[in-house]
Amino acid sequence: MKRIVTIQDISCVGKCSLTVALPIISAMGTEAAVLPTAVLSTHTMFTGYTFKDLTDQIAPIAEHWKKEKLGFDAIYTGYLGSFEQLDLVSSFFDDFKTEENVIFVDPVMGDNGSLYTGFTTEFARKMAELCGKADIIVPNMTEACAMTDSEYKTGPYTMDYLKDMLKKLADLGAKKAVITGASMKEGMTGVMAYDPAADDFFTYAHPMVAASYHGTGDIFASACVGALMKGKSLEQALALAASFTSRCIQVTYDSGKTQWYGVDFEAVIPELIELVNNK
Ligand code: PXL
Repeated sequence: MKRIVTIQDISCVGKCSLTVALPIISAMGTEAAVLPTAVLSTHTMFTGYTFKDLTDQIAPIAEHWKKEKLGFDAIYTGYLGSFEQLDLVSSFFDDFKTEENVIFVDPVMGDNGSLYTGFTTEFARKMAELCGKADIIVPNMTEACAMTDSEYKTGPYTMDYLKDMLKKLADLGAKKAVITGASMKEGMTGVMAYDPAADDFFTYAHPMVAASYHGTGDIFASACVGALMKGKSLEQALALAASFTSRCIQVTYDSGKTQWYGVDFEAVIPELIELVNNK
């Protein structure tokens, strides 16, 4: 069985970061090891949340894993909260990268044109350096703009604009660059990817649901890395993750609940298992 280590916070309530990565990766049939970077009572879109930083645990945990000769088929990073964490994660990559494994960076920093509480453009520049060490990066348009010093625009985007942005992202050094929430046409959204070595683009579009929920980027990233571990190509994994995420949004929207903080991805896990096991 393959093993992913995912490095991000645990928000106790909020359906994001580790509380979605663990169930999704496990349901897809891959072991999910975790390196929690902080414990929050909720994610940061709530007010009054508690925050216990775990930065001082990263190096000793990594040291123990090295002594135990533990390895990972994928290293998947999400929300990271400080410059020091970015440095420690960069060293973690140096220590645990192999010829075969995949470094998958979701540079979680913002959405809808704004950075989340606590993030700055300076932080985005440093996150861009971490992206340079990755095999695959999956920013949304807000994060892509922040890391490439580009002005944020709302979609739909022209194909030329998306290709240009993907080339800028690939210039950061990642082997493959992806943009999520890449709307190419009114009422549609999707993902677009670029492989600079082959100079090849890939797009997957699907209808946009008229609702926005928190944590959907983490659901997308977890499903994508989970699918890669089950032998899917990047294109297949992106399409699977995008359709799973959009089903999660649709199911939550259809339930009529005004639960803004996260989607009911749990209800769609049986479909995810079917999707990933379809040859
Ligand atoms: O879903 C991304 C995310 C992860 N972790 C924390 C967050 C957010 C987004 O706001 O606040 C703590």
